Amino acid sequence: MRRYGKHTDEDDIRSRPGRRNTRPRTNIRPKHEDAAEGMVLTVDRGRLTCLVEGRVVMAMKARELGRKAAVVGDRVALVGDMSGKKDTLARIVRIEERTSVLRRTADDDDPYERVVVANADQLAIVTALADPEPRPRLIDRCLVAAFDGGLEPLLVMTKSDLAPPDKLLELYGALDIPYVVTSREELENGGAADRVLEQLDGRVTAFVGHSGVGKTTLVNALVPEEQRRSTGHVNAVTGRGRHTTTSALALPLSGRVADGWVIDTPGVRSFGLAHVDPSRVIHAFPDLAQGTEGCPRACSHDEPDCALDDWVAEGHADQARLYSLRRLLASRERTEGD
Ligand SMILES: Nc1nc2c(ncn2[C@@H]2O[C@H](COP(=O)(O)OP(=O)(O)OP(=O)(O)O)[C@@H](O)[C@H]2O)c(=O)[nH]1
Ligand SMILES: [Mg+2]
Ligand SMILES: [Zn+2]
Repeated sequence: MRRYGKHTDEDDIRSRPGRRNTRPRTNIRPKHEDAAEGMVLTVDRGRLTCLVEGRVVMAMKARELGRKAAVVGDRVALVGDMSGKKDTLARIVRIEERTSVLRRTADDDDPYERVVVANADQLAIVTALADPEPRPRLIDRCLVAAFDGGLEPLLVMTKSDLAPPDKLLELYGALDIPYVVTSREELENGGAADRVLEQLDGRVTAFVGHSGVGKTTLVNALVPEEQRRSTGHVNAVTGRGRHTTTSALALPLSGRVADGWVIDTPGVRSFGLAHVDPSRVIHAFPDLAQGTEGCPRACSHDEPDCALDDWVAEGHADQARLYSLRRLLASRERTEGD
C-alpha cells in the first residue's frame, strides 16, 4: 500500500484523487473492472461526496459493501453516473485498503468504535491556549489515538494572543512532537498559515480538538476563499464552543504554497480509547520499546516490576520520556469529562 507521507513527491499527491486505478488486477477482483477511483471528501446521511478525476461526484454505498462504511479520506472505487451533474448518484463498490485509521470510541464505557478519518498521515491536535482552557488529558488521548492509528502527531496551539504557550510546551517537550503556535494577529497577516503550511506540505492532515479551539478558523486560513466554512463563538460564560462544525470535510491545499489535504472535523468532548492496544503506543517510543523486553508478561509499564525504570536508570532513555509514556498509557484508563 502506498503511503502519502512526507517523503512522497508532489506528483503523487496531485494525481492521487483523480487518477484512474491502473494497478494490475488479480482475478480475486474480477468485478467492476472499469470502476473509477475516488476519494471521499465528506459524508452526510448516507450520501458521500467524492472527488473523481477532478470532479465532485455524489455517491452512495452499493449494497454489496454490506455494513462496511466509507469515511472521509477513504479511497473508493465507483461505478455508475460519474458526470457530477445535479441529481446524479454514483455507487461505491469497494473501499480500498487504508494506510491509517483515526478511531475513537464515543466514550470509554461504550466499546462501539467509529473511524473518524481514513488515510490521514498526520493528526493536528488543536488546543487553544485560552478560551477554552487547554485540557492536557484530551491532548494525551488524541496522541494515543494518533500513535495507535498510525498517524504522526502535530500540536497546534491557537490563541496565543490570549495566553502564552510555555506550560504546554514544557509538558509536551519530552515527546519531541512538532508544534506550531498561532495567534489572532498572525491569522490576519498570514503568518500563521505560512507556519502551519510548512508542517502540512505533502501530507493528509486531520484537525481534531475541542469545540471552539479554532480548527475551522485555521483551516479557513489555509484554503482558498471559496472553500471556507462557518466558525462559531466561544460562550463567554461556559467557555465552550458551539459545535459549529457538524461533519468532517477534506479540503485540498491549493498547491501554491503546499500540497496535500486538510480535514476539518467537528469538535469533540472526549476521545474514547477503549479500542487501543497499549503496545502500539509503546512503538511510538522506540527508545523505550526495547527496554520493555525485560518486563513481566502483560506489564502495564506502571508497576514495581516494570523493566523501564532500570532501562532509564542505566541511561538508555530519558526519565522525562518514560514519564510521558506512562502519562499517555494512563490516559487510556481515565474518563475524559466534558
Ligand atoms: N483570540 C483568538 N480567537 C480565535 C483564534 N482562532 C480562532 N479564534 C476564535 O475562536 C472561535 C471558535 O473558532 P472555530 O474556528 O469555530 O472553532 P472550531 O474548533 O472549529 O469549533 P467547532 O467547529 O465547534 O469544533 C471563533 O470566534 C474564532 O474567531 C485566535 O488565534 N485568537
Ligand atoms: Mg469548526
Ligand atoms: Zn513494563
